[in-house]
Amino acid sequence: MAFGKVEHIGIAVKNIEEAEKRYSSILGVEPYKREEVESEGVITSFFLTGVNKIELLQATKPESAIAKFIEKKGEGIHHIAFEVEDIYAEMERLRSEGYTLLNAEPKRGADNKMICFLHPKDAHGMLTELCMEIK
Ligand code: CMX
Repeated sequence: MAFGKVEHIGIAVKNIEEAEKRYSSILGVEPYKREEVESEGVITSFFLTGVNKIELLQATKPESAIAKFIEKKGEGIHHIAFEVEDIYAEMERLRSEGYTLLNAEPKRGADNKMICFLHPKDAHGMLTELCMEIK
């Protein structure tokens, strides 16, 4: 068992429309999807550059992790997500190694994924997301 490729990099932004315009201009491509994830209190926008994916995230409510992050640290890289084949097995592996998972069960994320987060304190300050494609 091991993580697969980086699935996407998540960037916290204050205003998704402004950020979409800026990233379209920088990357030279338009976003391929905008999706709200109500349970996470976020609206997301996805860009594909070659094989890489960038996810912009704007908070939709003050309790959202993105709102808190921006308040504390400002806009910028919020998390790195890794693709996993079997999220249940990877979560069990990490749990058995003593890591702190931020959700006990995988939850539904954006872009047709089941997701789980590992606490940033466990990964030298990087919020790590596990991501499994829903088939
Ligand atoms: N990256 C790195 N460090 C982070 C962080 C991030 N994204 N978010 C918070 N932290 C740091 C805080 O600055 C704090 O550091 P200090 O103790 O040095 O001050 C520490 O982690 C703990 O923070 P906290 O105030 O105790 O906890 P928060 O209420 O800020 O929650 C976290 C932090 C990671 C537990 C919470 O944001 C969480 O559960 N995240 C997972 C869910 C999520 O991020 N959802 C949004 C994205 C959804 C999607 O991709 O679809």
